[in-house]
Amino acid sequence: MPDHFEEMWRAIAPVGRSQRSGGYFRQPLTDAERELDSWFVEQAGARGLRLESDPFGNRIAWWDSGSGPGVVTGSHLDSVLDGGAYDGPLGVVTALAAVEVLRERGFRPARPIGVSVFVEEEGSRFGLACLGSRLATGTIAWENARDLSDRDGVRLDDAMAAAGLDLENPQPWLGSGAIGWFVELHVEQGRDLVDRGAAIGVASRIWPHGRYRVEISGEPNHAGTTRMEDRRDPMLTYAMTALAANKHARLAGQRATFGRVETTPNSTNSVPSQVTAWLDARCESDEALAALVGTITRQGAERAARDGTTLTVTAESVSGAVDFDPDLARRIAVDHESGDWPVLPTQAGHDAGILSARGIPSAMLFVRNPSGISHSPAEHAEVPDCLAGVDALAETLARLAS
Ligand code: HGY
Ligand code: MN
Ligand code: MN
Repeated sequence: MPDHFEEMWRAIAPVGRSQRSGGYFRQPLTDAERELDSWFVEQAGARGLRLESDPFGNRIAWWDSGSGPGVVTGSHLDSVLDGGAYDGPLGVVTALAAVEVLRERGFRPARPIGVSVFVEEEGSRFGLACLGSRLATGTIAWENARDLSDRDGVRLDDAMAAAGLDLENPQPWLGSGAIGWFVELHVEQGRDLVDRGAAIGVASRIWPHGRYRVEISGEPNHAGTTRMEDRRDPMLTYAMTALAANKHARLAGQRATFGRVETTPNSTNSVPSQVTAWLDARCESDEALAALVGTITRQGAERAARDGTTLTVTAESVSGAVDFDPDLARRIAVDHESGDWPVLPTQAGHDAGILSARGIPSAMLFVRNPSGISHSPAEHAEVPDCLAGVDALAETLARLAS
């Protein structure tokens, strides 16, 4: 007997969870994430769904019914480092539960319904956001992704081979036309639904966003015997660049974050030789993103010239603005007993954005997050809202697959 929402949620809760923080470490192709992948295969089997997998580890479990391009719904099972329980898995568990609800109601889809999982959505191990869905749609070619490496220098192709994935001649499998619609349900990463008093929302757009590696080189020296005026300290250049990023993002109403910094040799009593930091920038438009990153780069370079250091900025992962099909969003959002679901933008990237950009009609449903916090052990959604999400997704699938 297939598990329902709360049974599934309890089953995966311990997987990859840190005893120290309560956060999740479900990096792609690690034991924890592979355990979730096996759990998904087992849940698909318990529902008699036909499992389709691509060479990269992406999966779609099909409820074969009717004909024509199918309706696919799902999300991801990987997490950021020390992440929350809901970002990703909520969309997968809800999709499996929604299939169960439709079957219990005797619904017969006029077209196939697929439950999907895309790998490495967070880019937390190999650095490129939505890596699995980019490979699945051909947004990035395997040849340009295979030598991406993690912080230990492990290459993507070696990690995939070690996980038993067959990468003989991998081809993208989700070109436009392969599926009719893609719907991703996701915990809201913000407080818009809380402020509106709504449990369910629909996405209007995804802000453009990018990740940039900032490399600053200086002159290693003694922390005590080197006079302040004689230093070429990359940590100083980094600090001023981080301040500039924060200031300009705030002034422009955009987002800029330095959440990851590495320093060499990382020695307490040495002026460092190198600081490498990663900027995450998100703006309302592609132009605003280019302008903000340009300003931060320019001010960082000016500071480097004053400090006698050198600074370079390299884009590692950039996603353009995604405007979801407004007619599809509206078709999903209206005529519900609780009234129309609000349609709202998000500053978080998602696989739905990658599929939409490749011409696959896509939509997102959001489930209320009481604190709005995400990418944190504190991320949360209440069970009644999660169950409302199951009903909302079932309703949406019924509308699209009728
Ligand atoms: O970082 C993001 O925007 C998403 O959570 N992957
Ligand atoms: Mn995320
Ligand atoms: Mn996510």
